[in-house]
Amino acid sequence: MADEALTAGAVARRLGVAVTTLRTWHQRYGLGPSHHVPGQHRRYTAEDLDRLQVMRRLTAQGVPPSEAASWARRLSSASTLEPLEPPPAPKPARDGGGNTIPTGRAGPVARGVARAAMRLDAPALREILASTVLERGVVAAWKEVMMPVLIGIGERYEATKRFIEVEHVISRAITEVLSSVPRPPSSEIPHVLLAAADEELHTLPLEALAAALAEAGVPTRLLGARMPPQALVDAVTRTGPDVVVLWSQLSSTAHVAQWEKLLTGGHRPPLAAAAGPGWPAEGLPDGVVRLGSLDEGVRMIAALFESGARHTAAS
Ligand code: B12
Repeated sequence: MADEALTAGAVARRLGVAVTTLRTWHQRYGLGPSHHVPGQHRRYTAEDLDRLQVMRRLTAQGVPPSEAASWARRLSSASTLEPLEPPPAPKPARDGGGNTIPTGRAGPVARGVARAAMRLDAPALREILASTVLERGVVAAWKEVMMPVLIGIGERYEATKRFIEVEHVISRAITEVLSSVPRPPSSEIPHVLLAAADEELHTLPLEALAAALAEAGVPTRLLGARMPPQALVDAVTRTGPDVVVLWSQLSSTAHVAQWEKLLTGGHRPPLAAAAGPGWPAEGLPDGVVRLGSLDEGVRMIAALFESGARHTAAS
């Protein structure tokens, strides 16, 4: 191991934490480098790295550093974590100002995600979010973890006009995790088309809907951000979907004319759904239904495709 022993910088990069964090963990909690050659800086061994990986994982999940460190010291490798009892529940995070994302009543995983996001710790974010989706499923992972953190970062941004970099890192991690949820076989043609309104950049709720429907066995075609109205009509005409969901987060992108153009284009989908807080309470064209939540969207759309009902809906 001596030759492979790592410098603090190399360990920091592997873990996705700052070198100063490593120093703190060394000074406060004794999780330092143990390999020493006289006259040289100390180096981290593989065992040191294992301990630090446990430390990083637990702190990212919201466990206070002192408790995480005592777990890390007890464990010689992260893989031995599984058979042991889970670490103690963390204390609630501060909701006030400073460098925290408020997550309200959301649980420790949301707080861990918020902390990792604040640290711009993309690998930890992906790891925690992916395991949450695996354990709880897409709808619960979205509602219990992703949504509270996104709403919290929105509040923090509104109050400070800062932390756009945090918003981008968390958005990217959510996109990556949701898009890695296995899709139905590619032989199944999607009859659900999901798009964001013209000039609308917010797409994460649609990505959650696509992933949740995939879990329910329903394939989708996700067109993504800022769909020009004519391009949307062209896509609908060419693919003839049974369901079109148009997301608007901002009232500035919620032009009702997009719906009128779509509904009078070449193909009128049996289910046309307006989703997102941007759409006005009144004044959507007749026949356009509203989706208020991810659960509702999944229930309504999945029901259409149960036991061949789609063809009835389409006729
Ligand atoms: C991530 C994010 C971004 C990312 C989006 C990345 C992506 N790929 O989607 C980026 C960086 C691109 C972005 C850009 C901007 N953003 Co932004 N963004 C957000 C953030 C943090 C999360 C957005 C999100 O996914 N919301 C979805 C969920 C988490 O929140 P929600 O909509 O409130 O959820 C409710 C419903 O929608 C429903 N619901 C939730 N999920 C689902 C799912 C389905 C399927 C359904 C049907 C319903 C549903 O349930 C909730 C309760 O009712 C929000 C904060 C927030 N509170 O939303 C700001 C926020 C929406 N952004 C905001 C702003 C101002 C902008 C910018 C204008 C900033 C700028 N100056 O450039 C641009 C807009 C550009 C554009 N033209 O679209 C403001 C909007 C304020 C307003 N109401 O006008 C917000 C609220 C932040 C804030 N507090 O200031 N943003």
